[in-house]
Amino acid sequence: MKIDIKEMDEFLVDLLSEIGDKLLIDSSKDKSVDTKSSRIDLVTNFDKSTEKLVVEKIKEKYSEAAIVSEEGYGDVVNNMSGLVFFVDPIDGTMNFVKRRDDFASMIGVYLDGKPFLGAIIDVVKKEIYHGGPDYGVFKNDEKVISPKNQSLPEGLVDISWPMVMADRFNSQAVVKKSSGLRIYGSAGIIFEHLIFGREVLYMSYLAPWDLAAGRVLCESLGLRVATIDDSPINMLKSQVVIVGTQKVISEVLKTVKK
Ligand code: 2AM
Ligand code: CA
Ligand code: CA
Ligand code: CA
Repeated sequence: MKIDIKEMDEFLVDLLSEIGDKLLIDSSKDKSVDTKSSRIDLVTNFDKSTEKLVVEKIKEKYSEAAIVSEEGYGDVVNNMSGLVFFVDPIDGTMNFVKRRDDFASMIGVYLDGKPFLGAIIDVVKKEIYHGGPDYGVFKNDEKVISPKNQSLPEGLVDISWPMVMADRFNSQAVVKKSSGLRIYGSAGIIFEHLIFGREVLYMSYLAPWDLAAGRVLCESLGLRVATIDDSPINMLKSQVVIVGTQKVISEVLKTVKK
């Protein structure tokens, strides 16, 4: 399949820019909030309306693509052949509901199973992080350079709170070796911190739409994305993932095995 990568990158940036404007307006409105798997797993009317819009726009432009998305407007996807888009309409829904600043919207694109392009918008900052391995990574129009390969003692780590509270995967030992723990509650915002070196590790159970765009951007900048047992990443299932610098991921894989 021959795809014009620049045209697709511009499509993703334009789409997320439109979605960002919409979400900024939505964020100040009253929301209808429902729960999903638990009391703290939320979905709003705006998660749904945003996903519906994004899926429609992708289908209009890339009719051959399959779409994996969180709120049910996408397709049932069983394999990664061809073009697969991953859509997380609002990432950090709890933060969005609490009227905090740290929420995002994300689209990841894979071609025959390989990372192709990713785009994340930090809605409140109006910054879009976008690009891919054959394209480079940009913050809006500005090229992003690879973050330093920092070690665990040099950097801040971000681990989902249920994981770190229960000390799953020896995660508290990881925190103790680091410069400290931050928990932002939005995978997209955490990927933003990782690509600029403001954090050196993200460790969480992630669904495909949580991981897809950030994986593309992080790997394009020389960061490493691995599963907790170092098995191959399966983009069609939820799994415990570690994302960080090369040094930190090697260190964490040793720590969790102990
Ligand atoms: P969401 O806001 O799109 O649901 C912190 O909660 C981060 O983990 C957010 O990026 C959130 O995405 C994601 N998340 C929340 N619940 C999750 C779950 N049950 N499985 C995987 N990811 C989840
Ligand atoms: Ca959700
Ligand atoms: Ca998410
Ligand atoms: Ca979401």
